[in-house]
Amino acid sequence: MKLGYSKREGFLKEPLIDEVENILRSFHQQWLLHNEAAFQKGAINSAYITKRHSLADEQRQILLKFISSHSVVDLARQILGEDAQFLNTQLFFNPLNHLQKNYWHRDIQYTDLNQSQQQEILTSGESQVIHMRIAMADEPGLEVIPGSHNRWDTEDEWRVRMQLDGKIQSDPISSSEKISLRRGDLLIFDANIIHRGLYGKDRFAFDILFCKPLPHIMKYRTAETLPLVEELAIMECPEVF
Ligand SMILES: O=C(O)CCC(=O)C(=O)O
Repeated sequence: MKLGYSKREGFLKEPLIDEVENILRSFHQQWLLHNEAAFQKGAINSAYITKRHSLADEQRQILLKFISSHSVVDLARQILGEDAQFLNTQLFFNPLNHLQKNYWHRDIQYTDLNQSQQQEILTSGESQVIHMRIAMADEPGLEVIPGSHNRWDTEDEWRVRMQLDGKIQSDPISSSEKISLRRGDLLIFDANIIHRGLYGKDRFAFDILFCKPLPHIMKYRTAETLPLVEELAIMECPEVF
């Protein structure tokens, strides 16, 4: 991905999108019940959707089958290589407070890698983690700095991302691109591109994360989010697990 992102309009269609959305909405209802404090404090996402006991087995299997279907995995393999691995899932929704500001970041800044390790990965020219975001409803989408997945920050980007010299994480950054999404669209983006979510409308997006099988990333994968051994037989591409 030269620019660090790529969009496919109308990727997920009826009736599968309805089926997936219903499962995600029932997960979200439960999440809201159990995470009210986090939601009040400003949470904009949940994770581990496919964790055992978070969903009925049948619902969990539908999601896992979709995640490991050729239509999804072939795209992940084009970017990450044949040994691409499933990493996790996330749901992105609007903050409770409509005035809450978003924040520019690279996912890698939340890992335990130091700055020079982060710089080395960014300048390696290879994606290590991607998000495959599927919008369940029309949404403002994501704002990105095209090409920033393969280079370190400019001075201005760094000041915003690190909130230095009076800058804050929600300040505008020049040369950004806004990518709006309609229900069913897929946005693939490098987790390390400088990006921020755009809140609004009825934002409800399902992110499937894939990665290269590298120990410093795979350590974030949780066994409980994977299919049971006996469920692998019903998956099109069980190798991603
Ligand atoms: O949609 C968002 O709120 C931001 C997305 C994001 O930060 C991420 O996927 O890492």
